[in-house]
Amino acid sequence: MAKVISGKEVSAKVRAEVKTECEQLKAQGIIPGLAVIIVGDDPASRVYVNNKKKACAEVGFVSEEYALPAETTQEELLALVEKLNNKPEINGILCQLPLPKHLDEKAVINAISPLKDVDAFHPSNVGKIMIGDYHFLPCTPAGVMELVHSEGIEVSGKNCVVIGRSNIVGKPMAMLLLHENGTVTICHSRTKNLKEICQSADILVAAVGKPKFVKADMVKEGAVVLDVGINRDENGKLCGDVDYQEVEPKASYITPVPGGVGPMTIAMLMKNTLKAAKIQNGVK
Ligand code: L34
Repeated sequence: MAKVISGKEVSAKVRAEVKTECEQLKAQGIIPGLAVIIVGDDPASRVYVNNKKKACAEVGFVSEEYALPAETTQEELLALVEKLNNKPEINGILCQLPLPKHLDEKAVINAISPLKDVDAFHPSNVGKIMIGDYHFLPCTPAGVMELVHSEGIEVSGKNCVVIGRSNIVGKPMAMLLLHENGTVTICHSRTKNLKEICQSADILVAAVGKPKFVKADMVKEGAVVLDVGINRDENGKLCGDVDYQEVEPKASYITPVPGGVGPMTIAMLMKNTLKAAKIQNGVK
């Protein structure tokens, strides 16, 4: 029987802390502002962006949504980013991914001012994370670490296996575990002996993007299992990258989907936006 780590509860705590700090900033005349850009009408992105706006309202931030049609050109999108880079009331800029195929995600990420890059996707922020000297951490991996910390789980010396090597989750996730002295292995589609490597994990992070990919026979007895995936199963129900039913009895800790890492992503975005507002206003 695993202990279920509730991202719902931990994220509410993080948001409450951000709200308190936001009130202190307001007393100094500073209101943190987040701009969220969404292009096209991907239904999952719409849900996530709505959740981000809700969280902004809850913690006391100003949020601006820029919902652009799917036909938006690269030039139009870059012009919007440039406008937001120069808008003092906006402290954080986030362009919800994925973008429609004809748009160049890399160019858009590069265009966002690193000081306002609350996703921490800009190469200069990625580089800072690599050397362990950063302002912002990418929201999803940071949210996973927050869940780990909330349970007092020790990373140092543990075998940590990350399945998935995306720039958004897998790679930075591995780096954060490494910063806490984990022994980290990154697995991906070309990995041989995936099952055996996963079986060696004391801490297993699934960021594959395949429903119920992690089965019980891939998990060591007593492992900590952190599920980053958000998929739909054969019945259209939300599910993670972990086969929860199968894996839960073997794990010592497990995160559910929904209500696990997803809400943490948003809570960490609030943290980053608060930090951005402080830095841009010279508040310690
Ligand atoms: N630029 N693009 C950018 N930044 C991000 O940090 C993201 N991500 C990922 C997709 N694209 C992005 C998100 O916001 C994934 N993601 C995200 C955000 C919120 C939730 C899930 C993923 C979330 O709220 N999950 C809820 C359930 C949502 C539902 O009902 O579908 C949960 O409980 O897991």
